[in-house]
Amino acid sequence: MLSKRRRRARAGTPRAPAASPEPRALFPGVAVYLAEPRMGRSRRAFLSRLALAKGFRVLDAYSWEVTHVVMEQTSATEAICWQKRMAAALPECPGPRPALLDISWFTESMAAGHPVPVEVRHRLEVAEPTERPPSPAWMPAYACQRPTPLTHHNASFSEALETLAEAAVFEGSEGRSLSFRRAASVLKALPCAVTSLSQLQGLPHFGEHSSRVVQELLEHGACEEVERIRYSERHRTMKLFTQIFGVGVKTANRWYQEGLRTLDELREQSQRLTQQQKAGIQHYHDLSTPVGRTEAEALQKLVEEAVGQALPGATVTLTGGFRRGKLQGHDVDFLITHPKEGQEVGLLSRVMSHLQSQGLILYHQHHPSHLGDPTFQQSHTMDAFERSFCIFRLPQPAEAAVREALDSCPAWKAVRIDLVVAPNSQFPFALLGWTGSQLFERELRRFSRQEKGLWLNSHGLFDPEQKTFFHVTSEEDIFRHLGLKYLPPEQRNA
Ligand code: DCP
Ligand code: MG
Repeated sequence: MLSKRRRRARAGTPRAPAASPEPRALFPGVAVYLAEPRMGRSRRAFLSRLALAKGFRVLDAYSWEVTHVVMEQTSATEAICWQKRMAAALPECPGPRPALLDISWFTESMAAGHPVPVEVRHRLEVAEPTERPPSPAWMPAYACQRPTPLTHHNASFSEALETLAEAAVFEGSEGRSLSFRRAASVLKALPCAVTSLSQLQGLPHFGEHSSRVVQELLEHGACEEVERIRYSERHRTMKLFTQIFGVGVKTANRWYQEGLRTLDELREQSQRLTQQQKAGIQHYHDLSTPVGRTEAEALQKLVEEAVGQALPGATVTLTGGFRRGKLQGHDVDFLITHPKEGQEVGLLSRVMSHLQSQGLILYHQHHPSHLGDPTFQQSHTMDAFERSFCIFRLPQPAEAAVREALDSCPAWKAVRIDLVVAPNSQFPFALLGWTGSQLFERELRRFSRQEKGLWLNSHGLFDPEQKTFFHVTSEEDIFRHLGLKYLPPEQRNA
């Protein structure tokens, strides 16, 4: 055993320079490192002085001598990522790694005048166990092979890449758009924020262009190409037009080429608009205002009531972004079925009549079922379910109605709703297909075909060699047949 004095002396000959001067290290088993990123330089300097004055040893640089890393306002995943980055610059760790601790351990220790024992509540690395290694090297290539939560650590990068993806679609380059979307989606799945370009190494779908965008954002806080696109007349007009219900990229582009730029100019040409587009322009303001979760829930009640009237026992499931946990959406998607196959036939028209009789429908477009038509799927990208694309007249809560009387606040809001009817045997596929995200669905289908040789869509999973369909009763069954770990809807935000 080393004597206290010798141990103190050894601890006092650091491989990394200690914060100077080091007046008296009273707790030789403890070497504190204050991690700066969230703490800020001046606060770090202040805390260092405080700890030194109390006899703690504080190291200025990170090394394996550090026993206690103290962080402020940092999540467990961020902390682990940070440690991995720091460790990469050091030789192999000779012993146990330093503990990653929340600032609470530090403040309690300062108050006590000695290092308090480390408890679970102080530890960052056990607060949020990660299921998979946080290193990008483990990132699988398909979005359906990895969890993608709704909120993530790289929003500024993914939003920039998604602007480029959107611009590529506006220019008719689907392939380019998909590349940017895939790169953005990879960033959404990372367990921590990208802080240096080297972290992109080994990540799938990161080409030269996407890497350059990230690099510019890291270096300058903005990407010139993205800013130029965002503020261009072309992009803003294409966004405005494609946001209109019933207007796709082709139509928006034609209008743009003809010199049209505003909704008023479109209104002046109303003879050229479809009924759907007229309704879209009429309710543009409401429809471009995001739908909130409370509104989605209110709508679900109205739809459930109408469905219950039309066919007792039929069910209504909220799908789309809201099922993935989003708090807002551009519309609300519902999937309707009945446990007894065949009962759902003719249901949607009864539901629509009921809703219309209550004055809840401002516009709707019915698409009949093509389930019996084998050629439909080959010639259409959309699935063959019966559906109704509606604009709902959603009554606002009572207090809003009172406000209307007082200051002309509207008593209702126009909201886009998709109602889709699926036979029970296809329900799990329809649910999976309508939950999204759109990129997740694309990736899932690509994975099925390329990696498993199976064809997946919203109707079924088909083995072209055996010429058989898989029987399933749940989404979990589908993931299992594909050899994929089940991902709940909240982790499909690719
Ligand atoms: N969908 C798809 N491919 C499309 C359109 C839709 O796979 N081309 C699926 C996945 C979507 C779901 O249907 O998640 C619902 O479509 P939405 O356009 O309503 O998308 P979201 O609900 O995900 O987004 P938002 O919140 O904007 O409504
Ligand atoms: Mg939706």
